[in-house]
Amino acid sequence: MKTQVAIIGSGPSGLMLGHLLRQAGLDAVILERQTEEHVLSRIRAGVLETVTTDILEDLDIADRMNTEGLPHDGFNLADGERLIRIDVKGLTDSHVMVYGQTEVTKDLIDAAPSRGLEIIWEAADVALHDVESDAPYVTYKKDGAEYRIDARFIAGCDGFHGPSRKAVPDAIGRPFEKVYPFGWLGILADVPPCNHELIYANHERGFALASMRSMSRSRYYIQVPLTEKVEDWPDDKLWDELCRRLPPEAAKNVARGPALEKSIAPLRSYVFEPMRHGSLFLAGDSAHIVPPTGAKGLNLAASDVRYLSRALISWFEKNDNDAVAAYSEQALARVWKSERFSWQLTMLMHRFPDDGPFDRRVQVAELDYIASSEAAQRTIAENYIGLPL
Ligand code: RFL
Ligand code: PHB
Repeated sequence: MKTQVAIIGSGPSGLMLGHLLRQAGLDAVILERQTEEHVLSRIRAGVLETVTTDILEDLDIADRMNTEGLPHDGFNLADGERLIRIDVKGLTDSHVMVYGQTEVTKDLIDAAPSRGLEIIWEAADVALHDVESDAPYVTYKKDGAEYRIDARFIAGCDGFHGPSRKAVPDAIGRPFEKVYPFGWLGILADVPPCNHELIYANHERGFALASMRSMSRSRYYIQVPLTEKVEDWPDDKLWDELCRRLPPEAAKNVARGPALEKSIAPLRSYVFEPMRHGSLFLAGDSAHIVPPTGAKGLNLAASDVRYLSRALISWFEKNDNDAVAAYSEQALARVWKSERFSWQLTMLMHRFPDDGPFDRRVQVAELDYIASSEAAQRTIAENYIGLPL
């Protein structure tokens, strides 16, 4: 098979990129290791920046998001009993959209056949070849047979564990990494949220987050040591711990229900430079990871593919090399700003096992400053809604 852009991975970055390229009349094929059912059952992000909602609008795949999504004009930082509201709308005249990544993925997958975007599910042993040349290709196995796709470019949208980043030689690629000594234990349940806006809570027992997917489906997280297993957390124990950590006003409104999903995600900050090598481009989690505290991962995938799609379209339409050459630097500039924000919010809101009284006093001083300064609140709000492209 021959195509213009071979895309590896059908997460949000691969799907959005595929649609943006098809919209411009380019050929693209997506290769995905998992089944469609598996991809649609993954529970991940919940907060969309304008950069992400704009892509769905521009693709005309935004109807369900606009009906079922919840625009949020603010969110809260809690410290023990204290609640600091960040008035996102008042400070930035903008908002974020609460609409699950699972739903975004479903809407993009559902629209693929009618837009001529082919997704090859259960593609095993995907391997990249000749990425330094002008004629790269990808091989994979499916149902026992081996296949080859020739392309002009390859987009590595295969997440943190995929093969694309590994196709960049060690002598060229440079990883930057920070691993945090805890994870987030998440629970999804069909119960109304305890508060109409998100609450990020710093508590002496550890961080907690009250989030939602709709007015009848809640998503909560608590910070746990990396040694914990999901089996250590029966539903009742998790609900009890969550209620201890949320501010009392919110805790008393927590409605309990059976877990639809429960999982532990480790927290990590990671950036790989450069995001281009020859005919291979990296986008989304294949090139960078943020801790989820800033709600930035999916939104960075969106900004990457916005830059990348523009560059590729300009290459195919106008033979323009400049945009393609600028991609890595352009994407990394925004990535690092989101890395900084996610790191800062993670440091502010979590309890670290090695922290002493000094570290805690610094957290309290920063929260005091945020509570008393509109400038500080504006900085947070501006980063939360997403910096301009
Ligand atoms: P994905 O979603 O990981 O998709 C990569 C795809 O590549 C496939 N793949 C392969 N395909 C073929 N061959 C191979 N060898 C392959 N290896 C892998 C995978 O099966 C998969 O389908 O990466 P992408 O598209 O870059 O999207 C990134 C986002 O998924 C991620 O950044 C966010 O989910 C992060 N994140 C959040 N981001 C936000 O913007 N806001 C949030 O509120 C937010 N909350 C979260 C999060 C991530 C979480 N977890 C579980 C990591 C909350 C959590 C708990
Ligand atoms: C979520 O709803 O899954 C969520 C919301 C905000 C975050 C992270 C995750 O910062």
